[in-house]
Amino acid sequence: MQTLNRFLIESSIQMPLYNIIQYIIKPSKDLSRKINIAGLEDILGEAEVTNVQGEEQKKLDVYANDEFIKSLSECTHCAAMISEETEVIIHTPFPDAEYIVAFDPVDGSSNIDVNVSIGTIFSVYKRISTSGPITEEDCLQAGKNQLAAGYIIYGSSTILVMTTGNGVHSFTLEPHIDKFYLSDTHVRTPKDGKIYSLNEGNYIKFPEGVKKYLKYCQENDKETNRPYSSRYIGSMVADFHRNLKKGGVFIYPSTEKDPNGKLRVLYECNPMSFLIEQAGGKASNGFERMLDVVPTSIHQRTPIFVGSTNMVDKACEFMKEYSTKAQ
Ligand code: AHM
Repeated sequence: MQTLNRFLIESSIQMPLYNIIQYIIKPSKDLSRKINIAGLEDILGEAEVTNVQGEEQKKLDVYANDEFIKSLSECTHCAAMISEETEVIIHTPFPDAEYIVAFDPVDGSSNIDVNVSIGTIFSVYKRISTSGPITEEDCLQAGKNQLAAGYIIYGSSTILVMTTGNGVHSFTLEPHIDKFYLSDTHVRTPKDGKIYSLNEGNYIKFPEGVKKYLKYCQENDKETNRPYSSRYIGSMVADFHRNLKKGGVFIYPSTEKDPNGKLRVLYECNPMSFLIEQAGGKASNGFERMLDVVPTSIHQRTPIFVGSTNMVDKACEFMKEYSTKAQ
């Protein structure tokens, strides 16, 4: 069995990226252990504070955020971080370092207390400026500039799924030895799928294009294997992971309540979009390639359609025919 370290060394990844990945992985192992015994520790439930998005933070959100910040603050290659749980850019003691890490320490917070899969999502960028403290401009880059991205899913196994632009590889945590081992290499997602994943409870507030696509998914058609199956866990990492392996489309569209969607560009949608493209799939905001979108603020939200190429294309066809960008 090949360890993550050996894999990274043999894939001749550059030293700074190698290092950054180590500092992301370290707290994820501790977090995995905590999640496994969550009911026995005081980490379930609300922290009784809200984050920058105005969302209630869970105790685990706060704990995980602190741990990732602590770890990456020791990484000499990391100049700054952007976290879902922190309003401002987080500067490390290494202002002249070249890299920025964006992360969502715990994605799927609503599932923490009910023993359903959750995850950590991360993304690595190189700064634009050459030295001095990282500015907003350094952080507001299109997703196509990402150097590495991935997620750790804390499910029945803890699995790291990662890309550095040379395919998607996954590593399973062997908890007794506390090491990640390569479990799947050059992961490809099917071009077609049979699963659509979105919160159908919001149907009435969806743009017309999504409503029409949903109806298309539910129609009877032998040739295209419809109707498709609806699967929605409510943790993006878990929904994405299943669809990556089986084929499918994950959609979080704009709604009347949230015209920009719910999910964030820098630490949710971009990393997943980089991964899906590397696995042979597609990601769009409904109108343009997700990885081309240049955010204008570090916590910017976006609608997202991500998964099997033919399903994303079909959903976007409906968007272009029936919805406007403003919807
Ligand atoms: P979170 O970062 O607060 O956990 O929110 C992100 C999560 C995603 O994992 C998931 O896809 C989505 O929110 C679910 O939202 P909803 O409950 O509106 O369907």
